[in-house]
Amino acid sequence: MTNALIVIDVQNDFCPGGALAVSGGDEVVAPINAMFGDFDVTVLTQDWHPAGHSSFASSHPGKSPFDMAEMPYGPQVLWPDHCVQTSEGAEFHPALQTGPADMILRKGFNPAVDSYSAFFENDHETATGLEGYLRTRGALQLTIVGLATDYCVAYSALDAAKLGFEVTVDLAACRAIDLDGSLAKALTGMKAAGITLRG
Ligand code: VGL
Ligand code: ZN
Repeated sequence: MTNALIVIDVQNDFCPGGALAVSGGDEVVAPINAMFGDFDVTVLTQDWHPAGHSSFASSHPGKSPFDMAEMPYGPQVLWPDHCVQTSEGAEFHPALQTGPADMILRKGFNPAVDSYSAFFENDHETATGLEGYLRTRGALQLTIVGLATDYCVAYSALDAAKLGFEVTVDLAACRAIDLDGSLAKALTGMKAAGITLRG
C-alpha cells in the first residue's frame, strides 16, 4: 500500500505574526518534520493568491475581514490579504523541511475563485491536478496535516474522501482558525465522511 503525506499551507501568513495568523500555527512544524520519513509520497501545498484576489475583503468595498460575500459559486468568507504570490507571507515557515517533498502544489491563483481544498477550487468543479498526481503515484492512503484544520485541511480531507482515498487527519499536526464554530462543524463533517481523526 502506497501512502502519502499531504502538508497543507504551512506558510508564514498562517503562523503567529502573519496576516491571517492561526493560533499556535507554528507548532505544527516540528511534528510535520518528524513525519516525512514515514511516507512513500510527500506533497506540500501553498496558498498562492494574486494581489487583489476576490477572497480578500480589501477587494470588496465596504466589507471587512471575516465578513461574508456571495460569489457566483456560493458564500465565501472574506479574508485579510494573505499569501500574496512571491511575498514573504506566502513562503513556507522557515523551519518547515521542504527538501523531503516530492511535489509542491500551489492553489488559489485563480483571481475569481478561492481554493481551500488541495483537490478542487471552491466552485467544487475546477480540479488542481492533485488527484491525478496521487493516483499515478499509486497512493491510496492519505494523511493530511497543516493549516488550518477547519478550512484548507478539512476541505482537502472531505474532497479526498469523496474521491475514494482512505483519509486520516492527524490533529496533533493541525491548528484551526475557528470562526463562528467552524472547527466543531469541520470535525463533525469529517467524522461523518468516514475520515479517521488522530491525535
Ligand atoms: C486558508 C483561509 C484562506 C487555509 C487559506 O489555509 O486554511 N484559510 N486561505
Ligand atoms: Zn487563502
